[in-house]
Amino acid sequence: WNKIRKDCESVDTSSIQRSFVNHVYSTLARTPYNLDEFGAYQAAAHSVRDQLIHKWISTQQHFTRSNPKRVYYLSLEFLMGRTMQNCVINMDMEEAYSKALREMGLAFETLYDQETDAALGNGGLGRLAACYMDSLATLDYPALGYGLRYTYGIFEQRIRNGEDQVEYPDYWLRFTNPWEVARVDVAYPVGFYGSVHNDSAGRAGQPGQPAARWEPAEFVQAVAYDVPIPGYDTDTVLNIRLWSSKPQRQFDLSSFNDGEYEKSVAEKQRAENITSVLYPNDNTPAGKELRLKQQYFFVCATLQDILRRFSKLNLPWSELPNKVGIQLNDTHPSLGIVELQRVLVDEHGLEWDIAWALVQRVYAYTNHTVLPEALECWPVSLMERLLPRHMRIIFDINLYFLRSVEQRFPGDYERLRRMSIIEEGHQQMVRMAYLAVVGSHTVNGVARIHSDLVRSKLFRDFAEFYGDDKFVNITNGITPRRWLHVANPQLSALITKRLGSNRWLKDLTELSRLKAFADDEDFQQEWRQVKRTRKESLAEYIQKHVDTAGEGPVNSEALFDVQVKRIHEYKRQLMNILGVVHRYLRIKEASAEERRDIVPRVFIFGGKAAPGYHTAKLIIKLINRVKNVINADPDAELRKLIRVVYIPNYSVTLAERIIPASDISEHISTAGTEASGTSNMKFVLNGGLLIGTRDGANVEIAEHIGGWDLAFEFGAKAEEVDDLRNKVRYLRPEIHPAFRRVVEAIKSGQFGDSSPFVNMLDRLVSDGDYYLITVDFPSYPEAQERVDAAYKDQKKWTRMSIENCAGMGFFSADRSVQDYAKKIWGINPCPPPPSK
Ligand code: 26M
Repeated sequence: WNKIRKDCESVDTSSIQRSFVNHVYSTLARTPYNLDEFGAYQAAAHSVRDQLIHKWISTQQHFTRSNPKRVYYLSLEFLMGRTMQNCVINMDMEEAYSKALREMGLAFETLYDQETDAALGNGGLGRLAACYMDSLATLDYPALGYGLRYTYGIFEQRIRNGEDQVEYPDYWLRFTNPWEVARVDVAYPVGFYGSVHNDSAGRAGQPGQPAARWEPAEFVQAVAYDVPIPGYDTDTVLNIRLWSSKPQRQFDLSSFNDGEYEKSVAEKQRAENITSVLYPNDNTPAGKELRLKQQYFFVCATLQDILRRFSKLNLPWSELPNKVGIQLNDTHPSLGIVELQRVLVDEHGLEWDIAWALVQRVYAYTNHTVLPEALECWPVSLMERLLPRHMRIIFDINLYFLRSVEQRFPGDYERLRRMSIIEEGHQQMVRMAYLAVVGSHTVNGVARIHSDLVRSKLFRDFAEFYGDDKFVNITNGITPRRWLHVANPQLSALITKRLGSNRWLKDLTELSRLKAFADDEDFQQEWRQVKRTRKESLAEYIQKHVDTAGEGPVNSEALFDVQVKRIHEYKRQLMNILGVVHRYLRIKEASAEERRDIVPRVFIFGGKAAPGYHTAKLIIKLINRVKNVINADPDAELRKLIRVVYIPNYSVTLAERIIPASDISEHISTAGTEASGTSNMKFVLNGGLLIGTRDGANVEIAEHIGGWDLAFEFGAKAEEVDDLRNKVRYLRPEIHPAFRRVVEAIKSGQFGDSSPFVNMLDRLVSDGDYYLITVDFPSYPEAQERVDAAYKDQKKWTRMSIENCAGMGFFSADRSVQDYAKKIWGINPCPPPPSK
């Protein structure tokens, strides 16, 4: 067996060719004569998959034998993007595959474009989970990701009539998915609804021992699909286990005869419904029963799987926290806290307090937002119906928790009301964030400023109660493999050449050695050349794939100014487009003489709005209206100076194209609202500069690159925001004339019928400017002028660009997961034994 297996693992040219040809014939049932590009991709993908699976089996066997404490990363979202290139690069097989296929007359690299993104996430939170899996694998941590295998990922966005977002289903599994392994042998039942009975020992209701039995009324099956994740430059291959819902019993044949056929088909549909669609909300909970079902389905299956693995060790329950750490990616999987308590108490007979102490030592919770409207709350009535036993357990957790608070702060009922997991009111609600805090040993924010707000504002009472140590910061990071090496091979090669090795791909702090070359004339020229190449390639993409209404190609000599991210009021794309209008009006009135001094700009927007988020959709409409008018301005000289592009259907794969092409990117949220942001890191890593507020990770990026002299800062500080909001609301300060002029221009109909926008704009200049656009507006165009001035001095700009990139070592996801491992999980790397 071993000898034959070794044979199968070999990646010399002829083995790769044999494996490729074999997959063309026996997996695809095709021949060289009817093999199109997609078929070639599929065969190549299956061949790469074989390699992945060998290493994956070895890793899992090694973990089982070594038996270390493992960490389980629970996330309702994994925004993976494409897989094939990332796999061959991480396994160091890109050249081998390229050579092998080249000899057969095929260009391996051109096959990458055939792959559909796995887009099982909304934005930052889902992409973060994907980056962390890459880093966990690269650093050989014994980790396992758990998620849901949605049949439909994030919707496909198209722009209708050149202005409005419309959503299309993303049926990504259309042609089967070579990057997963169906595990039909790994399946667990998941129950819903039903009733709760006191257990036979009659313990229910007694203080401290409220055991009971839940009899669900409805069952479905969770079936496992495994997605292997190779580390870079290591044999470790980790696993993401995604659950798919299936009906519990296959069709009961006898029922066909009693007219029950339709009923049983309906039942199958109902079961499969649970994992059918990713909810497209970002930073705003959906509040739908099916979403809550997804969440419970997810944690119920995941915990059965984790506890089955633990039970094989034959250890006492007291050992659970020494073998199992569970990280909650936001509150979405926080029912896992309740489910573990239920299983320990009801199914394994542990005493309440003993079980609860274990639960708290197992879980840790990452908070990703302080926006009040984004915090998940579920109606008690819904939870009671869907999960009656869990609802009772939550009430009990809350009771014991509030009793302990009352002991510390006797008679402080206002505090109890504030801290209660149950929000009282017209309709009782479960505050999932409080549940997550109370059920975890550690809570972390995702950038320093955000973690400070989490501790001092969002969970202030909890920090006072538990002590500050429960609340820590782990600044987000990104994987340099995908976001530099894969996305920008030209810059990666240049850096490797200058540094003399590619060690920086595993230790990103190595980039700091680039600082020494920031003024080097030759290096600067090569650096600029890379950026130029990437801008030209994006210009080409826009020409080919974006509806430019015959406007001709974008000028790749112009400054590329990019804002790509989910559309949200707090991210202030509205302020950006109003700034564009301001610039347009200024250019329009400028003399020929003045125009010679203006730096040509291309404003590039991209991003999806949640389908039910009216204002976000209106912002997309306004951006496109402004775009259509500016790009069609009769003045040809003006059109050389300003151009607007909306790239539809922003995705991981598009990000890999857009980010390396940016000169400046916009991270302009109202201070205190963007928890971290991660695209800011991606842009800077690729030699783009930032314009931004002192928010999220911007603050730390500025520190690490050498201060705000190297980035363009503007706007109110987080500490000022509360006061400013009150000012705007009650005192109505003078609106800056430039801002008024922009609003008037839009209302005048210069960008088409203004009626859809009037409300949104009037709110800004009356008392509804919650995100302080009118307050920050004057300093925003002023910061843009500083950008122009810096760009005019190409030598200075290039130096800044190199210094920015050189300071990014800290923002590797490798550093982030090491922080988690040390500060939160208490786990160590478990590297594979050297292969003989
Ligand atoms: C909730 C309920 C129902 C459906 C969807 C949701 C939901 C989905 C995603 C709510 C929030 C979601 O994501 C929030 C998010 O992406 N937060 C971002 O997290 C990034 C990684 O930490 C940060 O960089 C961003 O600043 C933060 O906005």
